[in-house]
Amino acid sequence: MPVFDAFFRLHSLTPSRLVCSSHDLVYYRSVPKSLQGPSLPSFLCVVLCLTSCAWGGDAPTLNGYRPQWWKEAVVYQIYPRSFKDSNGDGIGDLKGISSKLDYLKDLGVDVIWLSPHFDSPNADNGYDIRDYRKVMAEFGTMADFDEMLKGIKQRHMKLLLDLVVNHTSDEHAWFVESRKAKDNPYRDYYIWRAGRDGNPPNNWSSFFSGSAWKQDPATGEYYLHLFAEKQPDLNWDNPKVRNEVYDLMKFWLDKGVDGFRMDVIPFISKDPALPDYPKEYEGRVQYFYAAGPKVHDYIREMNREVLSQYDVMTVGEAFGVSLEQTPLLVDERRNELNMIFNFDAIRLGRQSWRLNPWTLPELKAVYTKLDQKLDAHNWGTVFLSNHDNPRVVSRFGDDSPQYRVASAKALATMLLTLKGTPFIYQGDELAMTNYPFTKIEDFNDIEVKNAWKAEVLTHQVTAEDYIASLRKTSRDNSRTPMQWDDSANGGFTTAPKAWLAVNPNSNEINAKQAVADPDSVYHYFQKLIALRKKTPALVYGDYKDLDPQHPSVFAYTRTLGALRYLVVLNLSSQAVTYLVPAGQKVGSVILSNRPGKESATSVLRLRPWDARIYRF
Ligand code: TEU
Ligand code: CA
Repeated sequence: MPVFDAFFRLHSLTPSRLVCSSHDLVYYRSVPKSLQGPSLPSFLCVVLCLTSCAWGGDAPTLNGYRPQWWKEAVVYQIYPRSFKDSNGDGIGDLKGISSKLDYLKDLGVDVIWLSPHFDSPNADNGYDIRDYRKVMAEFGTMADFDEMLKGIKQRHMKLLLDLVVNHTSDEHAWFVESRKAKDNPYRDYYIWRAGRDGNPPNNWSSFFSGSAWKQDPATGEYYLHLFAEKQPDLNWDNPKVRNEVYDLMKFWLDKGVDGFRMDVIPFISKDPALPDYPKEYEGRVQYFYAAGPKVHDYIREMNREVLSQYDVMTVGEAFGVSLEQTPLLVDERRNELNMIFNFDAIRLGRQSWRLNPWTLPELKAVYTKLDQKLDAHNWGTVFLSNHDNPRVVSRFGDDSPQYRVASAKALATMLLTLKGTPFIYQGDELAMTNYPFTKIEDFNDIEVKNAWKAEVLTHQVTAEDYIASLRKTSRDNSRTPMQWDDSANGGFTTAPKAWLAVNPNSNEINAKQAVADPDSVYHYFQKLIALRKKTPALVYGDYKDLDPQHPSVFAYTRTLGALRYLVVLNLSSQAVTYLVPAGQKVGSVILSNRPGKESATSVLRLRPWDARIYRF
């Protein structure tokens, strides 16, 4: 079917190339510089389309997908507290980010997702917002924000903000009022209930240990907090709350930001009866919290009132949403969100703070299932790390000196060639590793501290067991400061001490080394990102897992008509002789993570963590 991507793309105003696909043929042509950008009149787009392809009357698609800038983007997450300190107070800040924009541009990423930068007392490092229209003083001023945004735009990158609206800080003006009296005009901004025979109103538990209810002395009633006590849940059933949220979203969108990552967005709707969660949700309450009755009504309303009026990218943090339910949030015909983060891959083997054994076939099955659930009206994400999870190389790779680089590159290959918009977490482009925590005092995270009190101090688990597990799973693993160079504190800060200790391996693992070394993980990311950008099959192409049961090799194809790619990853620290399944062509290597020529036969001798992309 002939398609008219040129029309579509030039309207969405971001891509710098013209695509026309017809039957099995896909080709790229350069659009002259003068024709790019917002000034291009629509009629010219039409003329360009008509000269490129024959009109078929259908909406422009590529392999059935509507091309969109956010489907083609590579996103990089910044955790501002840990990215770069500009003023020597030991805390990362916005000026620090501005000073590193060239580094990100050189890496090749298109979009920055900034973890919360709003005014906050930092009970949960900014995920507890006190004022949505103010910049956290430690991070700088609104002028610093505007300057940073300008720098991002000048480099043709985009900015996503973190929208945290399931809850606020208890120091937010709304909650300060709300807790004063039952008849306070802000009472209904939050969820208040009387206790049940001197106990909390129901059995709901907080993700940060204990009950999700806290009794407040002023009125004796309890308020709901699915996270910390200092993070009271907003009452989305109150239309005033929803309008406040829509207003603050517009405030930032009108400044020119390009969308939102939405924190625990499926939790916003609660059953007003607030029933106990059934026994079967024990240990997996997120699935209960994400199943509120009005979540889709509210997201659709948000889309109608705000999102539909801007050219934005939205990605919902959908903790508790199963793969089966994903289309309900992201099917484009439903007008809710563009994408969500599904947690099945990243939480594989996780049981609270413990990591149990998991297998590669289980991991591969997540991506196959995701692909089966998402048709061409849906779009997914790929991520293997973020600020709530350990370092990717320590979690899914091998962070020993022997295989750290190779395994980080193999995982990068997977991240950038699977189907869905890829998200890179800061420092993963350097293959930064988990931190060697030894004692509870090494941690900052409220989740860690609360569980210590609830489980270790009550003698349910031993300190050794807990700390050994946290070395593998703690959120603080990914929150240690970025390692910029081999100077003190990894060049993150000039202060004697950073807010959270820098990993002692910063002498060897740092950006200065990586940028100087052509074989570094950083430069490999650069090549992968560049390859993805010029290869529509890696974005819109079909995905097929060739060997779902193989215990250590992940082999899959990405195909778009005549453009066919085979990705082979040895995700283990053992060499493997891999026999490509009968009938599958191999072709020639276009990118690999190890030097050395490999002949294109169907018997592949894979060293530990070898990763290869073939064109066949
Ligand atoms: O996280 C939501 C979430 O439910 C989990 O990922 C959680 O942080 C934890 O790992 C459960 O064990 C989001 C944010 O990403 C996280 O940083 C915040 O702490 C949380 O919401 C509250 O805002
Ligand atoms: Ca600072």
